[in-house]
Amino acid sequence: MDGRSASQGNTGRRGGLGLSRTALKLTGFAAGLGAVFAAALALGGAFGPLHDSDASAAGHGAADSGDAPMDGMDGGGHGGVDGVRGLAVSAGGLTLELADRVAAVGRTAPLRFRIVGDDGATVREFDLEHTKRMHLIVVRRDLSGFQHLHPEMAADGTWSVPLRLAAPGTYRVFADFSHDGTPETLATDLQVDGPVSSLPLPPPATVATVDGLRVELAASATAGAATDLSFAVTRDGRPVALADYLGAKGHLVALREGDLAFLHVHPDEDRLRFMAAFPSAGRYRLFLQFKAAGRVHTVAFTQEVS
Ligand SMILES: [Cu+2]
Repeated sequence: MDGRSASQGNTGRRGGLGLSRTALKLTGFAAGLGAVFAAALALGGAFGPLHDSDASAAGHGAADSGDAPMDGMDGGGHGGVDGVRGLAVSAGGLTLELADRVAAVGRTAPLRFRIVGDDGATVREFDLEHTKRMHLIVVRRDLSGFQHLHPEMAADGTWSVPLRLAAPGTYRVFADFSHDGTPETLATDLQVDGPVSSLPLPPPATVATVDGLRVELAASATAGAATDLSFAVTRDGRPVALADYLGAKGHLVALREGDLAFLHVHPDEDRLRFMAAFPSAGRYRLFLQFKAAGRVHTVAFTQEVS
């Protein structure tokens, strides 16, 4: 709780989201023109120019101008207005470098990586975010095999975590962290060789069960608008008491089908409730994690956004 408050003190505004986003778009755009160009060049044709400019301008512009109060929407990272991150291996002058881009199937082995600055130096200072300095999300490109890990950093800045990938395929590795007060989500691919049988995305649903728990999702997701995602956990029809997990009642990762864009999501401190802004219509996979009865449970939903 304290860690979360400290790390998110200037990012926790939930009210006035629409206004904030509009304002952010304008100030970010005006303040961050240089950054926009740089980011647009760096990111190339990955997104439409306007979309991209908005997103980059918000993160860089707000940070450059020290305009923290305007930066309430999404934690001030490079998600910016749209809250989209995780599409690039480099952002904000930082690059995610995997020690090895290929992993063996079905065997636990350390995944090692570094965050490297523009000057080539390994970053060793990270902010506490959701009680950890590094959050690592690993998921196969078909959105199966989700893992949320917390690597350890060695003195030289190398992060390491034991990782086991059960099936061959291309995996997306997201390093989610905050550096110098700016949240970043950098991502790269990790290959597991072998015959791949891709899984279709499960159909949209509002109920999922895990470990004998029933989780019900209440959401009305519209692209471009702030969306309230609330979850109720019950066992045999009775509410289940939740313990704090990573400084909140739960942790949610939302990934867009197709490009696996990583949405920044704000947790509620007191309830299993999150604020998200889906940048476009389509399907998203929501990975919810919460702690009950002494252990962390992970459950996933497919969310259709109109
Ligand atoms: Cu984490």
